[in-house]
Amino acid sequence: QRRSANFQPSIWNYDYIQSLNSEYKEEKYLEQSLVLREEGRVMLCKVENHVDQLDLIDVLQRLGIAYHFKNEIKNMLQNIYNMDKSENRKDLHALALEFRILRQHGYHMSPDVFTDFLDEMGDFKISQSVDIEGILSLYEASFYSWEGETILDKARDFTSKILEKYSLKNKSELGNYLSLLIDHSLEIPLHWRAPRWETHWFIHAYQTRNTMNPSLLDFAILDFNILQTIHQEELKYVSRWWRRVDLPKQLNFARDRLVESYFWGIGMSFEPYLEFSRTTLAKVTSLATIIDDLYDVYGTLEELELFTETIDRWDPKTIYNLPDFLKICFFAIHDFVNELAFEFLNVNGNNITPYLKKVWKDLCKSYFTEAKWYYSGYTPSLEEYIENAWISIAIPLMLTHSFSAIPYSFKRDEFSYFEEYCDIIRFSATITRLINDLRSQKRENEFGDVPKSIQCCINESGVSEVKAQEHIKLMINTTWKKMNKEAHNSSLPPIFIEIAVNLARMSMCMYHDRDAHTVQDPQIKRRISSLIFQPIP
Ligand code: F3P
Ligand code: MN
Ligand code: MN
Ligand code: MN
Repeated sequence: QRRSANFQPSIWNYDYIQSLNSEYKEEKYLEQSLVLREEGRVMLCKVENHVDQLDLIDVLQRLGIAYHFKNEIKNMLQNIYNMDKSENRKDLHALALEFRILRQHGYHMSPDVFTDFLDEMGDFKISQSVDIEGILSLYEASFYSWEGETILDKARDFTSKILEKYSLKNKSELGNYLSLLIDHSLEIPLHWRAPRWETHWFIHAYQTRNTMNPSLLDFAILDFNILQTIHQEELKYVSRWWRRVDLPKQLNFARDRLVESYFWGIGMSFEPYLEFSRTTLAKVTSLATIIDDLYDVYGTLEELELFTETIDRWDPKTIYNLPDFLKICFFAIHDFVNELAFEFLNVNGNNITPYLKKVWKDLCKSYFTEAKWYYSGYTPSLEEYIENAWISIAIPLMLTHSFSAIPYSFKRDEFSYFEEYCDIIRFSATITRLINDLRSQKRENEFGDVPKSIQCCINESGVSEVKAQEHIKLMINTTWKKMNKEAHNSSLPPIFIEIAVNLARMSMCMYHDRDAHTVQDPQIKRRISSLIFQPIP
């Protein structure tokens, strides 16, 4: 008996997507944005005070326009890092801001800078009423922590309690800039927020700031709208590709989530030069979403075994024993991989087909392991589960494909990036797996699926569901700390790291309170529209 999960069909209409058109394509807007950008650059060079510089960098990052000023920002941070930092030691906001921005940009920063704020017992002693801005800054900074940095753990504990109290007390003061930032940050901290998503929100919040800079705001809005036209063209292209592949029609048991998959793409990277990486991510994610449902919902154990073996052989000549719908799946994957490998070969002169094949094989094997667990009624220990599940969440697959679509010329010894999964991939995947389990397990329980982390945890330790959820949240936190450190120490090119971390951020947002990849409720529909379809007025 086949299972069914009754997934809603896609809510996005093909003709609607193809009809997208924005006036921001016009040349005059580009010219206008170049003028505003130059104004921004001049202004940036005039700011002298270090705290003001850091504040401005923070604003530029949140407005999504920092990428226009990469060199200016790099020089500024180098200067700030080189100078004697003693003058800031008493100003919590300045210190925490400096810590956060410098650590974010890879500088070596010790959390010991905060010891001046500790009492003899090693606890924070800050007069709470006076410096709520400093408290917020320390809270945001604490999310950059590494394992073992207990000062930052304490900082997060201490500040979150104060911020929660403040937020409750100031509910009436809605619209006040600082209150907006605090509520937003308590929901999801800045470090865990996906870039475009955050930018769209911040452009609105920034308008309530007393000291906001209108020309920067105009630039941010214009730049957002111009980039959006590029994103729309990419979505139109992948949606034509998806229509040609035509899997959803053939496999109507599965989720058809092309637009949501592309949405992951703009969460991962938004700059124009990463276009190919984004469209590749959208393609691979739509494919994986369907194959996941094949394994989790529709396929019989026998079919899944045949399919897993076919992917392992990777030989179109040997697919005669598959049912037609599985032949179609095989060819969709096979052709997609060949096309991507061909592009890569043209640019880099290397054949990466073996690496791409390997990630598909790994994924299908991990899916099949879960299917066997399901059919035999086996519940693994949490550790055994995770060892398989960080592959079956598809992030290693997604990242490997988007890495190979970055316009980056690989040196000879850099192909090792593809040979085995780097730690940064593993951490990004583990975070996504855990948060996905927290939000998708209700559906998965209802329609029949392998036990996910919560059940494994309950089964292993006999704890309540609430306790198991807390444990999983704690693991998410710990994995973020590992990833923070790895982002600092890794020898991967920075753009690879950024993409991997951004996917983890995207999962913190997509799965914040529900499974927004699957459910298609009005809230996520509005979110997708506001980021991809509607220009900011
Ligand atoms: C395959 C799916 C997901 C996980 C894929 C991950 C992304 C897009 C980062 C969304 F589409 O759903 P699901 O909850 O069923 O995955 P799972 O691995 O739990 O079966
Ligand atoms: Mn699934
Ligand atoms: Mn699955
Ligand atoms: Mn899931």
